[in-house]
Amino acid sequence: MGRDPRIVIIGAGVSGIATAVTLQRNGFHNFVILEKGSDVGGVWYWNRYPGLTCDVPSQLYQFGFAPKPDWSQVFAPGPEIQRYLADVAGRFELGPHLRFDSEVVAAEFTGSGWRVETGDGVVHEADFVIAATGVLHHPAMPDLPGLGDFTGQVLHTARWDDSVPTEGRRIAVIGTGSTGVQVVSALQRKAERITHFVRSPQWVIWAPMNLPQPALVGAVLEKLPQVNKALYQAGMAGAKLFTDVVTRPSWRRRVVQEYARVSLRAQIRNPEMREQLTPDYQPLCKRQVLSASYYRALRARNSELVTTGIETVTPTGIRTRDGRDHEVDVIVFATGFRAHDYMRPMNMTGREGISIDEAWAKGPRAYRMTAIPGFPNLFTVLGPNSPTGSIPLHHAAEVTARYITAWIQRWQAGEFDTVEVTEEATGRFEAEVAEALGPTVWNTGCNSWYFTEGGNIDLLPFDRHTMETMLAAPDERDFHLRRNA
Ligand code: N01
Repeated sequence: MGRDPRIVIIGAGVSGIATAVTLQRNGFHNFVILEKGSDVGGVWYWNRYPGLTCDVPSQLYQFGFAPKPDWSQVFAPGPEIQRYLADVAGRFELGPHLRFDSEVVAAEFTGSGWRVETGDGVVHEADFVIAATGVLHHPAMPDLPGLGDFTGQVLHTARWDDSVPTEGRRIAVIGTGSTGVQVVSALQRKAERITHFVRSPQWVIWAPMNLPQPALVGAVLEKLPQVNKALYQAGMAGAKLFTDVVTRPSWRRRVVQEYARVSLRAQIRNPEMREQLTPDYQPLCKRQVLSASYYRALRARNSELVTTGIETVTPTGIRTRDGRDHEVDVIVFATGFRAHDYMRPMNMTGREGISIDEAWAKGPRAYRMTAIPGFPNLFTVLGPNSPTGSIPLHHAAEVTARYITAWIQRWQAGEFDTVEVTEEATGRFEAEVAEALGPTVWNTGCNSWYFTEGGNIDLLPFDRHTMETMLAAPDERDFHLRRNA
């Protein structure tokens, strides 16, 4: 038994929970999880809009160490995922480690460790900081002219307010990503009128998002864990096919893309509407949207699709560039997230006072998604270049957490006091990523939230095996290991 590291985990979403459980299972218990929200779940805590459903099959959208056989649907609804995450936190006894309503406002490398401060003024001294702060965290709210004068109600999907009525009202939804498509489908049924403002149409692949998982399936998987495991592995094999489709051009990619085109043609017969809904980029280039109900909702008598640009918000609605006024009671922003603001606006400073904003002036970068030059004893989980568009995320978080744990074990054994990735190794990793991004479908000419402001694609263009290999064990040639003076 060596030294007992003090560890701060920032965030209690999927990646924070994966990290905490992994540390605990390896005998590390001296950690706190600082969470801005009032419960666990990360985006699944904050996101509560009507119709919220996961578009990854539930049997894959779970931790390898905490299988849940009895999902209610093949694609689980949002609240069930949040309950699952809370249940895992309970089962693994994370309660004593969790600090809710604790937003980290500053984190400073002291030369030998970290000093982390939360908004309520509490300071935590730590040997390691693990930032599990998430990708879909900060809602993006466009600064539309006139919005401040709107007399109706304004909602962002990532901060839904249940006290705002939507039934029987005239609703505008702005944005057509996975969220916009789900929220339009859900609100249309009971709205007096729903107007969907679509700046860039998306390819929407037909998939049975509300398909129930029969209770019998859950019971069988519960009784026969080996079958459950086989199902998980079959799902992982399916996910591998998906990674291949998005990362390499092939007939397989073309088949999926054709299916997206057929999904549109088969459901939208009106040529004018089909034209309006046809994107000018390849299917799969943006994060793919799945839905069985969106086109039907758009065809409904109380729906209108508006593809003319927004000129201004007026006190009573939205005026489009053709001079038309659309009178509405509620404006719903389904405009996504500032996905590359990892850890910010926290005031984070590394070695020699370098701030994270300076280090990332050209966009977020990290060696193998987890280590940042200038920031010793700090690791990210689902940080820059994480495989949000291709590999099951819980698995990616677990693999990264095990890698970080391996470094902490070496610290425990007294091999070093601080570990910091080299600039050279980080640059090498970036070059490998840039080259592999070339043939990916994300690079075929669309504007998506995958792009950073610097124009890089913030995704991992490798398959699961490559990701597992690169995070299998620390390679100390890529790091500076130092001892405190
Ligand atoms: O956000 P988005 P999202 N005027 O960034 C539009 C995950 N997710 O919340 O394309 C008008 O995809 C913008 O238009 P354009 C999933 O990974 C998962 O929908 O920039 N429109 C776009 O249409 C997903 O990819 C589930 O022209 C404006 C939309 O807003 C990610 O979350 C469910 C605008 C933003 O789309 C983000 O999805 C939901 C403006 N000023 C979400 N500004 C699951 O099922 C922006 N837009 C797991």
